[in-house]
Amino acid sequence: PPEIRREDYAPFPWLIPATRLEFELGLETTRVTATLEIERNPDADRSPTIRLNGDGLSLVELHCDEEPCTGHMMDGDDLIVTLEGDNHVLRIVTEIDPGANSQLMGLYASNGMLCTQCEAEGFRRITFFPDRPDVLSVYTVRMDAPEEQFPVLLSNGNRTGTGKDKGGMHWAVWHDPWPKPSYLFALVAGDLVAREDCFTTMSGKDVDLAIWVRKDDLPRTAHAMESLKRSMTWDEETFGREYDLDVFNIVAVGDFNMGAMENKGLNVFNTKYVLADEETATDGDFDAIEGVIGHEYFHNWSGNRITCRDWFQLSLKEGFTVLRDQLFSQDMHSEAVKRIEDVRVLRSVQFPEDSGPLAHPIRPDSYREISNFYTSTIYNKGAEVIRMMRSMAGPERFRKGTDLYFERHDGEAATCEDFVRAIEEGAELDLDHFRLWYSQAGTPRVKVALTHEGDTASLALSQEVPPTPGQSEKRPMPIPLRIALFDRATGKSEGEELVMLDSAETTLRFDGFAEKPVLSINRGFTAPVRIEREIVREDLAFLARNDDDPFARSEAMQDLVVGHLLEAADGSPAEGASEAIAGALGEILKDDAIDDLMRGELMMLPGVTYLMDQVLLADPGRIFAAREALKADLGTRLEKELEALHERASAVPFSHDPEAKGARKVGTMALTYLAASDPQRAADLAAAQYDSADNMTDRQGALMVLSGIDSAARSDRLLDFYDRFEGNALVIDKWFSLQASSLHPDVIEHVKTLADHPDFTLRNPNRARSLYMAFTGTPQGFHAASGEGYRMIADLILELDPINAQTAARFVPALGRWRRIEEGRAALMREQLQRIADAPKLSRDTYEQVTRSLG
Ligand code: DPP
Ligand code: ZN
Repeated sequence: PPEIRREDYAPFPWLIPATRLEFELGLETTRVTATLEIERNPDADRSPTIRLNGDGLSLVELHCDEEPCTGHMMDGDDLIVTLEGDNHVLRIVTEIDPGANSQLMGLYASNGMLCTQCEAEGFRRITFFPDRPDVLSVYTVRMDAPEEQFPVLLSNGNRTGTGKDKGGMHWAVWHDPWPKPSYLFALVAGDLVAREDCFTTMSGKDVDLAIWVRKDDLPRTAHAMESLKRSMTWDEETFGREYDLDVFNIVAVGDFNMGAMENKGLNVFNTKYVLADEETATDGDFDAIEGVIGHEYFHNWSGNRITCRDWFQLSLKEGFTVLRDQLFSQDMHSEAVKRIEDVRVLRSVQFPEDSGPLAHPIRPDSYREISNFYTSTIYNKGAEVIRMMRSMAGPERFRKGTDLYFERHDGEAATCEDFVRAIEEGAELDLDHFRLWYSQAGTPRVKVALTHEGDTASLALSQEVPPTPGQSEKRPMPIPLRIALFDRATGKSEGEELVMLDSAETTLRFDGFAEKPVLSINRGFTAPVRIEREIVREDLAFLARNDDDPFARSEAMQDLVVGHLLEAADGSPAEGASEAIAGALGEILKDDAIDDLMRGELMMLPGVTYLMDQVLLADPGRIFAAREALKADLGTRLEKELEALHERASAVPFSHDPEAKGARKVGTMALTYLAASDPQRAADLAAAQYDSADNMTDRQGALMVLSGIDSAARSDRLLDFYDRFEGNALVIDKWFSLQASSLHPDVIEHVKTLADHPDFTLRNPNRARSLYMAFTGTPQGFHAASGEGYRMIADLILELDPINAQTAARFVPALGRWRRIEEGRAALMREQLQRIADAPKLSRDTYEQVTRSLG
């Protein structure tokens, strides 16, 4: 497959002011008639032809200006039509089989309904079209379908007509007045019911809201609807963005490759991010739904009104929209807790990506398959880069920048450079040098040393951006760091300031310190960098106790633990380290000044993936053992306190209040420690928590703990859980995933058995991920020294690739980490990658990921 390069961008030679699509819908055969009004693009080179992308389509009819067209040819999957004049009307008929579409791209069937997914290049599986984001067109869509089978017919924009025909057929016409690229097209046909509501926008316009689901799911849509209304209000208040159509529809679909999709006026969601009630969804699920509803809604401006010129600019809409959804969730809940969670995701997913074979800048220079670039780098690092601009400008000036961006580029297909320029002008920032964050990959390492002489503290900062594939030389980047200096005696600081490290090294002086202060740095995680600080354990313990920035406090606690675990995994734990950690954790358990949601964060040990990423060559077995040993040690030392915490938490009645949510979080967290120190006692407590649970958070938490402990209670409660929720796909996903991600030594055997379970299928991405993605996180399973875990994932990739290439390719990065893992396992991982690479007929998706991973 060819490599596509950013520098080769050229505007499309034709404009398509209007597109009319007519669908004769059927599960096995759908006939699509596309009528395109085309005219020459005055801003592009003149071309004797028009290239219409296709993917596996067969052409049934082609008319040009009402005449059958003869001047056309196929180039691979694309259709090329020769055209002489400047204005034409093309009419193209294709026939597709949605029932056979297991890739879930284009038009496909899910549970008897029909739906679409077009981003990034799925539209070309429906009809021939210039399937690129810079070709904007006004769409009118007519759907004809048997009414009994497909009573609901939806598309983008507003419904402008509907009617019945003979033979039980009916039809609907939808018109979207906003010009859009093909990737934002959507259609849904099915037997659905809606939760309806209404929203009045800031200028007084009424918008009809509807969330469409299967009948049985209707009671589980209230939270999604509330989340939607909150998103609409928040975007008006925070970014001045108002909704722009008379209706906003959301449809929940059980078979979906991604989380959700922002199609104009018709968002299509994975059921996972819509359906929730307290019996079937955890607190984490509720929060995720709110975040994803917000994210897709916010795309209406950052993505739809202003879209991307080409797919290299993907972070223009995704990075910005992730930042917007993060700020939204921060405002709805605890800012500090949300920040800690977001940074945890960044570090456990994006940092390893950025230090591995798939590292790429947030604005990549080339790709073979764009689906592979919906990465944590584009999304999460992209959000961090824009967050840095916001930190440097402050929220008010940043808002002036985004106002200018929305005003200047409304209706356009824009670039990251357009965004940076708008922020630069609107927020009055100099971002000249800052643009390096768009072009350089790799996580900068910042070395920090604080020295003290007389009454001056000197802070020496230096940076290094590591080489990444295709980028051996790096330039220093501007790095904004929020810092504070604490007085040892009072435990207080004089306040914080934002310092810039914008060269390879710099030294900053702070006067007025008779004694050496304690440094708190990168507070709030102002910059997505690795901080390497020379700091003694006592000072970390001091910050874990005293830092008034809750984020920095949790960082100190994490650093304390990480330092110890890496030494322990190395076989040389420092004297007194676990006492110090137990001391700090003990203080956290009893500190009345923090709420339970924050306490839960502070109690959480760094994950194995994150720990593995902290060393050059990781031994997952030893890291896992060290982590379990620390848990057991802390569980023993703090047994009384942890049991008391669990008891206190268990007594709090269910509600969605932060207090009750926090209690659920710390209750289960306490059990995870006891599970390591006294498994039988923990199993009893977990079984009791399971039996008395009146909500999924407590029930799942208890089962999570139980599934790692060999006991009668384990098999008992797993059976009960299955029986209780049989038939509810999302909850049965949890059942698979709890077992596949467990700490149980026999996890490999469990996964093999589960793969043969009648409810298991590779055709549903949620189900496939619930078993195998969960498994890739197990150090004792996926990373088993025998290599069996690696082989299982390679087998999975090979089996899934022909069914659903996009989902299959997502499993490759787990094997791609081999360079950062000890020799023995590294060889086994490589062997499996090679076995995949050697397989005949790999998809473009998997081929690209595997070859890049082999390096
Ligand atoms: N579903 C993806 C997202 O919203 C693609 N745009 O981020
Ligand atoms: Zn998005």
